[in-house]
Amino acid sequence: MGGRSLEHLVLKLHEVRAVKFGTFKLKSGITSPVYFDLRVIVSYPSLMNEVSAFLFRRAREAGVTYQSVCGVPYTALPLATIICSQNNLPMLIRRKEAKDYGTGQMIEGAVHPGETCLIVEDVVTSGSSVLETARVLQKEGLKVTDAIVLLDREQGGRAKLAKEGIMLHPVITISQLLDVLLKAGRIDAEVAQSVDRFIQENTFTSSEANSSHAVKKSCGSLSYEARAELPDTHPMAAELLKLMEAKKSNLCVSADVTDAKELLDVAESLGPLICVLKTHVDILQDFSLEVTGRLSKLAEKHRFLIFEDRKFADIGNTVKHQYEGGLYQISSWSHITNAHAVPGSGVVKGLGAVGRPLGRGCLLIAEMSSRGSLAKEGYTQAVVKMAEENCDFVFGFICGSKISNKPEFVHMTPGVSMQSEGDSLGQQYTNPHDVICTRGSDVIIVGRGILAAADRVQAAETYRKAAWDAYTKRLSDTK
Ligand code: 5BU
Repeated sequence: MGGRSLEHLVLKLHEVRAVKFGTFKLKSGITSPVYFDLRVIVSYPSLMNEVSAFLFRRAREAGVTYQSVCGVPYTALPLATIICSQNNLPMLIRRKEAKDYGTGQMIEGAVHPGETCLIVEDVVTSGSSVLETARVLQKEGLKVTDAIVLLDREQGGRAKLAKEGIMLHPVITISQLLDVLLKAGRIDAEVAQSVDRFIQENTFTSSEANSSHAVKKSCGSLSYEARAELPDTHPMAAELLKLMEAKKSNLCVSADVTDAKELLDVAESLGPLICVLKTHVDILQDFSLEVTGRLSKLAEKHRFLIFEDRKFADIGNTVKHQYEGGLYQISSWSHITNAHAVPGSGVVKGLGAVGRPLGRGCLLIAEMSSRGSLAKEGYTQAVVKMAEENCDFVFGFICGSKISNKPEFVHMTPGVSMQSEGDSLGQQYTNPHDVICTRGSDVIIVGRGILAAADRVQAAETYRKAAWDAYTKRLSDTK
């Protein structure tokens, strides 16, 4: 194909419908006037070769030095293969899932720590997928300084990667693409303008670009109060978001105590400072329904919600009984409960059959704070999908960072401490600012950070203020 022009490449991409114009509903719920699906190019061998040649040339023009090449799975994998095969370069393959949970090997190929690996990607939006692959390579001791990409959507990815020390080299930017298609009469000025506007309105801001978990401007800028008012917000989420705003608290205390009196003392003294009181009633040595009755009264008095952190994880029929009956009768007093998605959506359906008529809500566990957690990547994405499909009962997530751009969902994050980095049993801590401002979650869940303090009320106030300040900073940063 020799020296085919960029124009030729753009027109060809349009012809094979790797770029489409119209009205497209994105996974995030946002409607976009443009859609890229570079996966289709695998069916066009000459186009694959052309794209690969452009990518390789781009790295050469930029003077990048590297010893190996790694494509971001999946679309860029065959592109990296062609580049490596035609230019006699060693390739590395990043696995999307660890091979088996024992060895956790994430890279295939000969890894030589200290060497530099060039990343190849098809499309960059926020830069998150490039960064994710870079992190995996870096973990193995490789250096990542540059990434080549076929198309930069110019939505902040370049700045975000630059902040992380990775230079992005695009073959085409979205502006160039629109220009070429406009000149060739493939789109009209109106379409070009609407795409331009969409890109501008959906750009990741620079403070978000700082974060490895970019928060979409369109969602990060909405207040808790505004989210409570959205037509699709679940009544439980609405109640929570409203009381958070009213009490200026996005703090959930995890009341992990073993004595009922102590539990009620915590609820009475910290009640005014919190939005949610999280319990593990099965660790109480003296549980009775009288205790939960008194807890419910305190919840009303101080206006907080009770969240029994039961982590249901069985088939629908079993969890239904576990939620409703037994010693604890959780559904009768706990506003919120949570579930693992491992069993499939039956777990939510079973819980919902009991909880929905009572006006309860459920959080799905999408990620865990503990070291080596298997709830990540593809699993987490599947949990988001399950939540979307069961949003008549599921109103949010337990997660480490914002994982859904739907403002109706509430994100709650455990593993928060201002004093410690973790415990000896795998717990890992982050601070309130990081959780709320950088990672875009909504509520911090704090246990020992508060319970182990000499003055619990003072400690709770410190956490409340830190998390609330982080939220107001997030709002002002995304304005
Ligand atoms: P800590 O004392 O702040 O470490 O307590 C954290 C609480 O949150 C504790 O009750 C855990 O059971 C709970 N938790 C967690 O730490 N990490 C998770 O991923 C989930 C729950 Br899910």
